[in-house]
Amino acid sequence: MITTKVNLKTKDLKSEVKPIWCPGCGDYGVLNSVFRTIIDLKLDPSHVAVVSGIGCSGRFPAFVNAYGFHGVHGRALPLATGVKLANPDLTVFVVGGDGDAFSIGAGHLPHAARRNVDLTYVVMDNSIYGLTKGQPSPTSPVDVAVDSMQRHKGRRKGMAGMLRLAQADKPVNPIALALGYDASFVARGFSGQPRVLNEILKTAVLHSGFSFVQVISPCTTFYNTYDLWRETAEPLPEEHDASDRAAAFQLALEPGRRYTGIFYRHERPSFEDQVARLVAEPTDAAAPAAISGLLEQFRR
Ligand SMILES: Cc1ncc(C[n+]2csc(CCOP(=O)(O)OP(=O)(O)O)c2C)c(N)n1
Ligand code: SF4
Repeated sequence: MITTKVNLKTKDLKSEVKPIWCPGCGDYGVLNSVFRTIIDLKLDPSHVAVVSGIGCSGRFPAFVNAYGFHGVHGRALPLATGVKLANPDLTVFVVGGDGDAFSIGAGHLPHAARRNVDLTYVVMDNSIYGLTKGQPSPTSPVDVAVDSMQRHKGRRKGMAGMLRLAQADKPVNPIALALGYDASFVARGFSGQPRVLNEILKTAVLHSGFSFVQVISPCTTFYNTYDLWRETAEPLPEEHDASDRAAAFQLALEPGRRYTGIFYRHERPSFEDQVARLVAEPTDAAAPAAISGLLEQFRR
């Protein structure tokens, strides 16, 4: 983590690209919390990278005055792993939606987590596909019924009713998934509680290893869950010991509770440290010359 002595202000971190999210979209709150985190930790923006997949949330890197990579749908984690391995000094935020994380990109989460790549993965979970106009996602509740074309009512007469979608699939539990994959930092925040979210993000960035942060970030256009979360979100019990993975599982699985805070935290060597150790160890003594040459390139 490379810091700066300069006292940054939010305006220093805003890029020239203005966010085009809908009014009230939870992603604005997440963007502000990321700005606040960079400011509070005095991160040097020239050593910060923001990597995303595709979705409304995927537009995030364009709005931050730091390095950014807007990748393809679901592939943010492998891209970010490459970024971090190539330049371990960078503080890397990975951002995206619940579709990006738990549908098309779901195969990457277990491996980034178990490898413990030092990334802060912020999943803006609105329980819907926002960019593609309101289809159910893996975190949509069983009985959700959304009008996937409601934004176009009037413009496309007759379409809205035709595309009213309902689903019967049981939603995934992101916190339990991350715990099951052995992520070394697992937390949940809500974009409507910026102070709590900011504290979570700061701790996540300071954590050396894979930090999974599910942020409830409501989609005001297709599935507005602000009221639900404002009424039901509650902090994790004070007595919760975040080093206790079994207790974290129990809290994640408790029916009807919507806890926010740090469920689990455990220090272990990061992927980059382990790769550096492998490269430094003289394992190439017996390797063919071609492999030694390759390893030499990576040492430069
Ligand atoms: C390979 C591929 N498949 C499908 C799509 C279409 N697509 C774009 S964004 C998206 C889902 C968006 O939902 P989410 O990831 O939850 O992000 P949000 O827009 O809600 O922030 C889909 C299915 C695509 N761009 N690329
Ligand atoms: S469609 Fe939903 S997720 Fe996308 S910008 Fe609008 S409110 Fe946000």
